[in-house]
Amino acid sequence: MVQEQRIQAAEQRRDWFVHNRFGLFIHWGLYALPARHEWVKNREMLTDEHYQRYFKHFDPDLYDPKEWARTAKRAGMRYAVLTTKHHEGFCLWDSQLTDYKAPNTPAGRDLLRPWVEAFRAEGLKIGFYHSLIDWHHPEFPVDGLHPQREDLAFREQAQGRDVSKYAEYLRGQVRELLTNYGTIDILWFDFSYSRMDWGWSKGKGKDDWQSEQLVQMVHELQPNILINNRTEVGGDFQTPEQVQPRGWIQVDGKPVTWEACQTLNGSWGYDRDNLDWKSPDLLVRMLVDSVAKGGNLLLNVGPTARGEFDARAVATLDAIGEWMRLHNRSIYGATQSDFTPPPDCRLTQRGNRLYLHVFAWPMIDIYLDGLADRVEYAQLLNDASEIRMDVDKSDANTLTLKLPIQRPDVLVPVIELFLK
Ligand code: FUL
Repeated sequence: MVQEQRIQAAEQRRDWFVHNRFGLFIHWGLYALPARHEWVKNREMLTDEHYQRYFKHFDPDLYDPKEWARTAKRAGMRYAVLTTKHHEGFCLWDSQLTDYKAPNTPAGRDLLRPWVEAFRAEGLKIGFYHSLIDWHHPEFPVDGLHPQREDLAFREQAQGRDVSKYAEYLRGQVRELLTNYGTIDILWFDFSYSRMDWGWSKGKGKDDWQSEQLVQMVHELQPNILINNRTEVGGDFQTPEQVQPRGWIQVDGKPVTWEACQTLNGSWGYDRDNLDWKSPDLLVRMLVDSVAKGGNLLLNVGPTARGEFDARAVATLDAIGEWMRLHNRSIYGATQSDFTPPPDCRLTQRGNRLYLHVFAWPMIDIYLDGLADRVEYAQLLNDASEIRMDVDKSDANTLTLKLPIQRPDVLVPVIELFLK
């Protein structure tokens, strides 16, 4: 498929999203206190009574969303998505529909408003993550994922729950979020049962939370907002989670807008004892890989219960930011190229510039078939030093890039090719 068609595949409404390519995901809630994954309540089947200790002790005294926003900007991120409410049901904002919210903890205030203001002030687009499931709400069914699923007494007592009342609560909360915080650019709904292959979850999901009605309301309140695909009634973009797709994601044979979301260490919420951190090098490759396949990357940080990004997260984001400072031309506004990259490389394209991301630095040259008569000039992007080229006329229009023996000291070297 030609470049023009690819670009048209994204509607105008999504232009900013497709252009910006790189965003920050933030998972912050009561699970930051146990500090062992945001699913802790479910995984360890914690009772409400046990979990209440986190509500009682949630006191993020170092919370400074302006600092978060500056860190995101330094990393080259152009939008951010925050968990307004995760599966645990705790709300970061001053919802009028529940007492289970930040203002009623030692935090004592709406934590969402300053976040929105801080990120907007840094020029980032604003996204709200909102969980469609809720392990705290009294009408949410005790299903196969519920933390109290094996507690018979609890299940008995929870019988007769009316999920339609929950759906109404869900809509009410989303209405608050889309009415009281100005223009919101993304609504990132979660969870989607249909992604999973569990017997018990068949048919669950969109009817439980009345997705059609919910999505319609969202569009009425914020006509330009983008909604992800997890309501199970379509959506503006696909959301592969902790995987890089094999190529441009297609739905019904057509390339669609997509965004991979990735963690820093396998956990979305703050996970103190986890040592399995991805390197900045790997994360830059994931970003490049996404853009080279026509997609975005939403990279997650789980702040601590005191309200900070921990030092490991900041160091990683800063390293990515240093790469982005020198190489963002190959990311913003770029997309998959029609030219085929050589092995161990990823190719992105923006207008008449090609960006060759060299994942494995070869001992000698790089050969690009079909490009010999198309490229007018080539340079390393990090220092704008010329890359000499050879054209082998006897070959299949092969362009040879004469690489320096020493690999440039950047996470992923990029060669910028100017097409004729
Ligand atoms: C999943 C959730 O269950 C995870 O906790 C996380 O929020 C991820 C982005 O989506 O479905």
